[in-house]
Amino acid sequence: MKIFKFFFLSFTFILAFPGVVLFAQKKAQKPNVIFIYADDVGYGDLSCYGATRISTPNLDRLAKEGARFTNAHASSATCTPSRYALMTGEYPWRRKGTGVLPGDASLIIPTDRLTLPSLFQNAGYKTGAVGKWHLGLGKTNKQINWNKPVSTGPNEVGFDYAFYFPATSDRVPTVFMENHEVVGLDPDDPIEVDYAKKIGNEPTGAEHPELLKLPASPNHGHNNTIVNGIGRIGFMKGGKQARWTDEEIGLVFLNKAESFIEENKANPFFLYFSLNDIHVPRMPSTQFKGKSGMGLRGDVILQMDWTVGEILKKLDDLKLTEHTLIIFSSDNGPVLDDGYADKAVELAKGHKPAGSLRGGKYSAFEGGTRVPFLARWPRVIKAGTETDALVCQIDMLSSFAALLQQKLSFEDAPDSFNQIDAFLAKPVKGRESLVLQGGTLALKKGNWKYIEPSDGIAYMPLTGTETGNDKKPQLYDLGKDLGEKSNVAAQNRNKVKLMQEELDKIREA
Ligand code: NG6
Ligand code: CA
Repeated sequence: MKIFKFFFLSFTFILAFPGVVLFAQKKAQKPNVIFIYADDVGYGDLSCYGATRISTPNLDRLAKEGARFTNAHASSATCTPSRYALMTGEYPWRRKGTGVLPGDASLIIPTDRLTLPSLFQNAGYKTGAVGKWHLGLGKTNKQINWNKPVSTGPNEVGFDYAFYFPATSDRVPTVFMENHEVVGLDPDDPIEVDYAKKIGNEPTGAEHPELLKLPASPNHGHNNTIVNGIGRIGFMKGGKQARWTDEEIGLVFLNKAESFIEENKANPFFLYFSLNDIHVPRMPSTQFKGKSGMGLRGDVILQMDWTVGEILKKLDDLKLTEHTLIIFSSDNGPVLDDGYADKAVELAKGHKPAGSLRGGKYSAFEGGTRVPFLARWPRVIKAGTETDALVCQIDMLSSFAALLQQKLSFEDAPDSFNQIDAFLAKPVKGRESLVLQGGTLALKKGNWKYIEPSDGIAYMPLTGTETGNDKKPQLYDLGKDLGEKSNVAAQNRNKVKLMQEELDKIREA
């Protein structure tokens, strides 16, 4: 009787309000999309990925209500190239100048190219970028004048709205930008930036270590201009009122992300929410200082998790949860000491930031690029799904093109493939093969991982990174040896040959 009543009522409803049903269907096809891109978060840093010394309840909620990916990758083991791949669908190692950028670099994405956000624009979305940028600003080889509107940046590559900082929080200029302009700049105190030589007469970390609240690790640099008691990479003068307070960065970005969601609640939107956490310098807001018992690195993990929770709450409050695909991932693997003496190494006490993977940030081993990846879209992605499909952020462009029925030509996104079923956690295998970039290149295919020979150093003592570099070819059977401990290249010469050939073919394509 109850069931009959339900059908009867639904039928009456459809007859009476066909437009509403159509509208609902449209909404299902065009979900809001929020991509939360954390910085340097490792495969083992979240409790839903096995961390036990730290708890990330909000990210765990995302995993429970959506899908958890166990074989998802950033394209590279550092920030700029991973973001370049995400935005363009092109392997970054095909292009010169896509390595970690200084804070005064020019924009590396050509403004006439289709990008992830411009694809959303073409599909009728409002697009927003909030957070870390690190893809350069202004025209090629042109020095940036920070005191005037910057000619090209996020707005020229597909974002209707952008609130961001130029590079990383350890690089000058330490200011926020909104669209083309530095926020809160006093015209009587113009900004100058130099990466080669000291400018101005403000103290540097090298000259005045006693002024630092967060000392630099020995030999890492991070000892140029001091801003907010922290030595940075690069020199700056001026812009005193515009400089950020590190403790506020997370809150400021969250606030801007929430406003963007609120302002766009009535239309489909794409939000690229690119967190500063958990990159160095790790300097959480007071609310999180000392909370993790694992030092500042643990504290910023808690702050990041809380931030995600606030976004989930906002979606619930605005009744947008059902119509929003929310994805969380990281731009590269983890590192403990990345330049500041924040005791991350000493206080890890058994916490394994890359879980059981070898390597981390900067590495061609799995720890460099295999990262947490969570996706929730109620009623489309089955809650609690776990998938080991091979996916990479570089495929988001083609996959969203397919979801939104946007045409792509090969040149648009040459290395991006439609993996929408994999991203929606359907029972599929994902990619056949994938090239990954540490210092050197690696190819993954099924359970096999091949790392091509390289002359680079095998171990970076400053960051404690096993880079994956070796003069000899390396082959690992990840099915049996996820930790890449046993190189089986010598026993599988033919496999090595085939994989090197495939890698060369992709490289030359
Ligand atoms: C490195 C920095 C490191 C970090 C990284 C970029 C030194 C010695 N180390 O060059 O601290 O800023 O660049 O990180 O300068 S990323 O996540 O943006 O790729
Ligand atoms: Ca990073």
